[in-house]
Amino acid sequence: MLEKLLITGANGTLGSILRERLIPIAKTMRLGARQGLCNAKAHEELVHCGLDDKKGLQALVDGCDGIVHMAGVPMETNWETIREANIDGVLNLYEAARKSRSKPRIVFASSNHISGFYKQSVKVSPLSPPRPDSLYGVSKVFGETIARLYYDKFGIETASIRIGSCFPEPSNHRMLSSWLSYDDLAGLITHVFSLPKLGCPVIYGVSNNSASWWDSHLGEELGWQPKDSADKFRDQLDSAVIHPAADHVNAIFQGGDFCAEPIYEK
Ligand code: 15L
Repeated sequence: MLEKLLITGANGTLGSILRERLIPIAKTMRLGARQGLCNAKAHEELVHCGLDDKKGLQALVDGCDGIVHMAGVPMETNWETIREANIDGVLNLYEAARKSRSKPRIVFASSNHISGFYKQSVKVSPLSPPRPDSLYGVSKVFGETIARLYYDKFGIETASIRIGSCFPEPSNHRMLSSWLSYDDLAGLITHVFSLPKLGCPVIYGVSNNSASWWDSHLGEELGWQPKDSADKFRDQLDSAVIHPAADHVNAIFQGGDFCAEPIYEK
């Protein structure tokens, strides 16, 4: 069991889910967010801190033996906004981890949009070259390589999880391939922190969907098996949601709508 687990971005949608579901894996949970945290429970410490506040980040990370880094921009937007959170912010977090005495193990919330420009007819593995569908996807390539650098140079272990579509249930046909249930996300993170040795793997975070585009053997090698599957939602979706046209990005590319996003200027 971890002594102290830090969840950054703890007031976001997935951060809030993990705040509840990761309770069993740590004696104390430190929850970080720029603002908006409230209602601390007995096992929780709430800390308001932005990813640009290096001193604050150091204090946030110190004393933690595990970090789930969920903070950051979760979608396509202008580069300045992405850079501040997903480039500079990630580097600031890894610097704080390097300087801390507890050398925490990190889960980095990466994204399937690293490889969104692969066609849906192709099976992609974490070893396939990146084909990001957005500046957001590019920023996640940076995050994964920072994780790799800090492992090779300083021994800080990270599991980069390329999160698929993590929602209560799939709401369109793309998600029959990309869906990750909340339980499977929490199960994967729990598994990562239970391993005696982790290294620096990259894993597609996807449930056991028969239509998945992503090779999950690296997750399996670590002993993780997703329990849920989008398959049981297929009939319901077929009757409630119209299939995208064959020439629509949602029917061609794995990243779906992200592939059609423009470059946003500030
Ligand atoms: C992501 O990376 C986004 O943060 C999330 O909002 C979804 O769009 C998800 O990918 C997805 O691909 O469905």
